[in-house]
Amino acid sequence: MHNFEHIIAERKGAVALITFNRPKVLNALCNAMIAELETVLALIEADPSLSVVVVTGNGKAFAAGADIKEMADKRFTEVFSTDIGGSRWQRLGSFRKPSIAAVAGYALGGGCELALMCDIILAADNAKFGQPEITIGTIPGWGGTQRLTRAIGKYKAMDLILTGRHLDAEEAERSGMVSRIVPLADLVPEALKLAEKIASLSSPIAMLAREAVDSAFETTLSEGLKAERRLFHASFATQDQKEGMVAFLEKRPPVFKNQ
Ligand code: DAK
Repeated sequence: MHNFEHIIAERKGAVALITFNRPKVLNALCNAMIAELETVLALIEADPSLSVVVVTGNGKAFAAGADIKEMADKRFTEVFSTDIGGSRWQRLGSFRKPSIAAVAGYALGGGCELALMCDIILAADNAKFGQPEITIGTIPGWGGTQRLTRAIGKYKAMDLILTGRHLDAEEAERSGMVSRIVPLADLVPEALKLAEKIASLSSPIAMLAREAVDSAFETTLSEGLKAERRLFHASFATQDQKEGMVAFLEKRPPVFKNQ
């Protein structure tokens, strides 16, 4: 799709597959990698032929966190004034098309936070999640205290964030932070299958749907219900809504045109 140094970006039909590719350091998220991720996400968002993104890691990890080597000697003023490149790191969190994290091995610290920015998390049976920042003298800074708490609740989040312990795939699924667990060998094929299923439906409608679900995390119930209603109304402005409903009535499969 495009040549990068720290990630691999591939086009699989209407699905973009992004693979973090620093396996020697468990895909530690360095600034250059995050810049590449920001670039590729902008390209995917702007490309009407791509509907869904799958994010995964090469080797033993999804990502073992931000690159500690890059952070270790930073001082307060530098971290505060640059926010370690803040907005760039939030790009996946504001990505508008459906996203799937396919997690094998470690998803720790920033790796866990990155997975939590996705719409769906598929975990391989060897996946390990955690926010171990407290064990290196800091706290989660990329959404871990907020998105994780909303995903699994205060008491489980405190248990993880205050101890730094890892959660295996089973416990993560029980806690509600994983959509489903699949055998390691099937992880990427299953993620692509799921992505293709989503991509076979209407892309603008999927974008409306994910935005409505996200409202549940960002506002009160009454505001969220209002937002949902508006997005539901908006779906009637698309040709795909007409096609979907007419096809149902004509007892034939719909042909969505992403219009
Ligand atoms: N950074 C740099 N290198 C890492 C790394 C990391 N996060 N994780 C692993 N590595 C490197 C190791 O140093 C080692 O390199 P060599 O010694 O071979 O050169 C290699 O990867 C293999 O790791 P291990 O030898 O440690 O492998 P093990 O199987 O024994 O252990 C482990 C695996 C995942 C349990 C262990 O590597 C580990 O505990 N890693 C660190 C996990 C961690 O603490 N992660 C949280 C980092 S803090 C923000 C944006 C982002 C963030 C915050 C704010 N803003 C925009 C505001 C995020 C912060 C974080 O993620």
